[in-house]
Amino acid sequence: MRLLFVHPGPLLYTRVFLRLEPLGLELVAETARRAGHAVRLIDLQVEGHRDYRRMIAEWRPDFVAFSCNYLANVPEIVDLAKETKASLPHCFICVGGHSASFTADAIVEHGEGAIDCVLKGEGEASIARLLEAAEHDRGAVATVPGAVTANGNGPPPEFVHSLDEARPARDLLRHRHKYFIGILDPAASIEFSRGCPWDCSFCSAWTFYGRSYRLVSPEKAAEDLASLKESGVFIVDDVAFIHEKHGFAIGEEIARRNIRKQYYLETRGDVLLRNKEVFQFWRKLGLEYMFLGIEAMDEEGLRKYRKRVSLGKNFEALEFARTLGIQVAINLIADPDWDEQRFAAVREWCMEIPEIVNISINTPYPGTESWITEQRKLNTRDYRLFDIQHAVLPTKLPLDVFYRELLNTQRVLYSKHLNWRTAPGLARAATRLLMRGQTNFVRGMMLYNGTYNAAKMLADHDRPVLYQIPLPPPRAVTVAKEPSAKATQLYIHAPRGRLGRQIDESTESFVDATRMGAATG
Ligand code: B12
Ligand code: SF4
Repeated sequence: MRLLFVHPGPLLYTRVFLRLEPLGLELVAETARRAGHAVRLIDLQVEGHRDYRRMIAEWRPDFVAFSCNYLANVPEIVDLAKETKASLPHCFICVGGHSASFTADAIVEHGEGAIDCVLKGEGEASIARLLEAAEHDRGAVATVPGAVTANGNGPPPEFVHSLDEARPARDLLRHRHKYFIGILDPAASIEFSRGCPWDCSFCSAWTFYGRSYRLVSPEKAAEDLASLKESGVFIVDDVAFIHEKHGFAIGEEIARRNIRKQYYLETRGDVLLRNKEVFQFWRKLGLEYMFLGIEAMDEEGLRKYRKRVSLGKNFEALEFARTLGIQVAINLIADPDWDEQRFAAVREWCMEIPEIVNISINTPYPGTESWITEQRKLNTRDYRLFDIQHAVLPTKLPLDVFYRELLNTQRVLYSKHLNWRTAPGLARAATRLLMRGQTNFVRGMMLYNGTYNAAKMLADHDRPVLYQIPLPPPRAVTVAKEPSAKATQLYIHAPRGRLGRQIDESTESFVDATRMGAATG
């Protein structure tokens, strides 16, 4: 069959700060290609709907598969699916990915017949069976693991046997120079591990993978890295180098092969402090940027988000990261109940530290515990606003004042980052990039004011809403349950307990000591 894999368009964040290659979609596309199909891929983060329509009209695929990691992309995907079905009625249309897995029934329903199937869970595990059914026996689609259709659902999704099996179909991306993160321009993405053993209440990374944690072998990781042309590399792992030995083993392979890249990774403060040597080693290998999930600047906030990293530990982690001489970015979660004083306090605190501070808004998502425990009523059910940049819970301040305060705080922090210490270095880096024809980083800076604009964000709330996110289960059902029972309702991949986590005993104990322990598995 002729298959077209599609990544939807950009969200606010992707317009300014970063745009990364759709690694998950590339992995699924490669698995489909190995099953003997002709495969193309289009990324609407860098191409337009016009390009998509041209491809549909010229190539006339038999099967179109959309990647839906982000809830905010649901309406765009549903509309494209309807349009495609109208022009190619026999084309099989499938949606997969992180957010699609948590809202599968609703997506099939929104499609009104245009979406034949949502394939939940890891796409590599079931895509070949789905293609087989779509080509030869559409009645069998509802028997594929993870399949959700209007005519019934398949068995639970399965895990891929080994993360070493498939490599991403990087060659299918048509504009590889368009991917960047900050001044790592261009940047490719790579995966060293999958899943997360912690269980933070606002996050769905662990519920998707059943609190499992699997590793790519050091040889495969280094082989994949060596194949990359880009000098910048974003490591997509939720928490990098949880397992110190694995981090060292990959690093040693990289050193042995003499691979030189600049890296960006995300990790937790307590992991950084526990595995200091591995991060020092990676600094020598080219680690330049690190994102630390701090989430709150007071103990109450940390408890709320179920991060059992103490504030003291977080500050210690920041201190240590500074000694490494790398650029650190941290994230704070703004609650919709913040008032002017709270924003002012945050601005003051952030101005005192050299790190880049990013602020997102507390947003309950399907698949997270917050989704079923949050007691405040949603202000909106418009998928497009569930991007952690818009307020979907009622704000204490009038909404326009809340956005003004938030954007003012973000702007102060953004200009601090541009002006303080870094400005001459940034200007030099920008010039170097432009001379090499890489314009992503500079263009992002220029788009900042137009993108992060209070009037525009407010107007986003007034758009007509065609598709509404399903409501959380009634509170009466969830409050009665034990926390562990609550967690099991959330899983996409069933947990395999301790066996599902490729970490040694001491790391397992460390994880247990730093999580709240509500989840089973
Ligand atoms: C790396 C990452 C990013 C990167 C890169 C994203 C990209 N271009 O793909 C960056 C830093 C850009 C990013 C940004 C954001 N992210 Co992010 N991100 C992740 C993270 C940590 C890993 C994703 C990843 O690459 N995994 C590795 C690949 C191999 O897996 P995958 O993409 O999930 O693909 C697998 C399956 O999903 C499935 N699949 C995927 N596509 C398809 C398609 C088909 C047809 C099929 C069958 C299967 C399938 O099969 C794949 C292989 O197994 C996830 C958490 C997580 N663990 O999932 C959060 C996560 C997806 N991000 C999240 C959020 C909120 C954001 C932001 C909105 C945050 C912000 N500050 O604004 C932005 C918006 C980004 C945007 N598109 O504009 C949330 C999503 C919440 C939601 N429900 O919408 C997540 C779940 C994290 C969380 N805390 O809960 N993100
Ligand atoms: S540590 Fe917490 S926030 Fe980070 S990926 Fe794991 S569960 Fe999510």
